Amino acid sequence: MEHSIKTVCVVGMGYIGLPTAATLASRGVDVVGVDVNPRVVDAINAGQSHFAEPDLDMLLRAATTLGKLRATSTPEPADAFIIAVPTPFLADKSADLSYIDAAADAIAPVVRQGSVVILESTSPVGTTERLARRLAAKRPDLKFPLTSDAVGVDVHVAHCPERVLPGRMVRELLENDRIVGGMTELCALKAEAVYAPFLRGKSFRTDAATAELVKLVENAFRDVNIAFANELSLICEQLGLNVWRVIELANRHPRVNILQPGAGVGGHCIAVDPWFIVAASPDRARLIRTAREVNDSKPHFIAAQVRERAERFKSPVVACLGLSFKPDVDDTRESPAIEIVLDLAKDPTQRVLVADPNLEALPKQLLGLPNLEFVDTLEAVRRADIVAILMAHTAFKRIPREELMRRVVIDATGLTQKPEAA
Ligand code: SAJ
Repeated sequence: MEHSIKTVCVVGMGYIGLPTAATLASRGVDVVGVDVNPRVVDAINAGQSHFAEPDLDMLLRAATTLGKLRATSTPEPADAFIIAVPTPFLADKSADLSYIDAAADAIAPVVRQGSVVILESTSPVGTTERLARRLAAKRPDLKFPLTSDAVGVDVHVAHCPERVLPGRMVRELLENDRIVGGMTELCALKAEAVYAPFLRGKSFRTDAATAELVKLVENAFRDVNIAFANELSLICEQLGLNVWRVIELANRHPRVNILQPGAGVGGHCIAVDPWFIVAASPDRARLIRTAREVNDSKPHFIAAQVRERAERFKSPVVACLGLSFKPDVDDTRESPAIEIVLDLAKDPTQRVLVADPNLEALPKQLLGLPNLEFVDTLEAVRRADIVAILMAHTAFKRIPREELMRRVVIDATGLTQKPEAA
């Protein structure tokens, strides 16, 4: 394998770009991290991450102290460019590619003969080709790979989707296998070399469109499996059965592996990416669409459960525990827990106490609601008539059992209902 990559410019210093930049830098590559947000640039140059991720601060401090990672607001010439910008969805659930377009426009002036351009952002099928075409339009002096049989290209373009799990990113970046999808076979080979300094997992070369769909399929698979679990939770509720026990026992079968039901599916990936498949093939992606709908409806089911139990009280106080999109993180993007709180708080007479030990204050989605109060976990429980456990944060396991037993508990997470917790 080739080790010709000495300098890398990473565009987008977010959840993926920053750990990737720091990891490359820790292996001796000269890395320039680019971000449009000056506060992010300043934080990185001071050796600080702007979000919480285990081990990232240490890696980042080492990289900046060694002078191998530097952040700035505009791309600089490099052997390789990694684009790791967001791809949210628009109101019609199609992908918003404007951040990728902006990144392409930003790097176009500084790509040079021999550069490798890698799109890491999760993208609908065809986006890498679109990127190559956009670059080609800006740089008529260079030859870009616009078809799979292109030869003699000056700039190699590939899609290498990230697949690391928030909370375990630093380790998974090294250990996970990677899919490297080139616009041409040579592009895949060149892109593979960019990851060689740190990758301990295997890498698999393919074409860019296949890599794009593989990434979407991975998250859609998880979404469908969680939707199955969430659907089971509704069925079990109707039948008066403990869904966690049902799943635990079903999973004792050697070929069954059902995931866990919860408050719904949040975050910026699994709740978003399956829609890109639905948008590409609306008539055929029926199961994938339904899974999204099942998971999206779960927060409202939980809110309705709370409301139903609240009817028995004169002026009930509801405590909502956990606001982030998954356990033990401080990220509240697309969080189903926030949706539940908003659903409950839209009734101005309903008092809602919210608590999340991973957050220091109310997230911005919940600001300005007069009937909402951000309090400490135990205080929330003690002041509440109804306790809704929305995220399985480890800290919630320490809530004294007797405090919960005195209240109506709606546990979306199984924290108090899993057989081992009984
Ligand atoms: N969830 C459940 N039940 C489960 C597992 C998860 O309800 O059994 C919920 C979580 O609470 C959360 C949501 O699903 O709200 C998503 O959480 P997650 O931990 O499953 O996934 P993410 O979004 O943090 O990361 C996913 C990962 N994809 C897969 O596991 C296939 C990660 O590897 C990807 O890199 C990431 O998406 C991404 O960036 O695409």
